[in-house]
Amino acid sequence: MIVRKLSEIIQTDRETRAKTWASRRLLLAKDKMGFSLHDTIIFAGTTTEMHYQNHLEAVYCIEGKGILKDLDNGEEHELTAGTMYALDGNEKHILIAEQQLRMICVFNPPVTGAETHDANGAYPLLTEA
Ligand code: 9YT
Repeated sequence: MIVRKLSEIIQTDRETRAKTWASRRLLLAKDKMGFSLHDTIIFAGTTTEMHYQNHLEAVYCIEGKGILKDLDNGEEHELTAGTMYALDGNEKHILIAEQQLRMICVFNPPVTGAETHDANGAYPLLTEA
């Protein structure tokens, strides 16, 4: 069994920071669960464009307020605590954080922790040895 606290992983290799977000990875590929589990903060007042072409991602908003734009069909959705979205079609999308957002994210396949967003807002497909 794996038991891990957010307070133990902040400022370790399980935390990845970008200009508009910080992602704390409670589970990574090396944990061999078949998915990764992230507690992610999207900074207030930021806009992030993403396109996860190699991963499926589900995101559950637990704090904050923002807008999710689906760039594949032009639809916009309000994000508040209790909203979930799942990118089951690898949709290109934009997150606008009107307030700081806290999101619980699951990636399949799991991220290894070494990925960074490329110019398209995608993560490369990396695997653990
Ligand atoms: C919600 C979202 O996609 N944020 C970008 C960071 C990513 N989810 C991650 O690695 O946690």
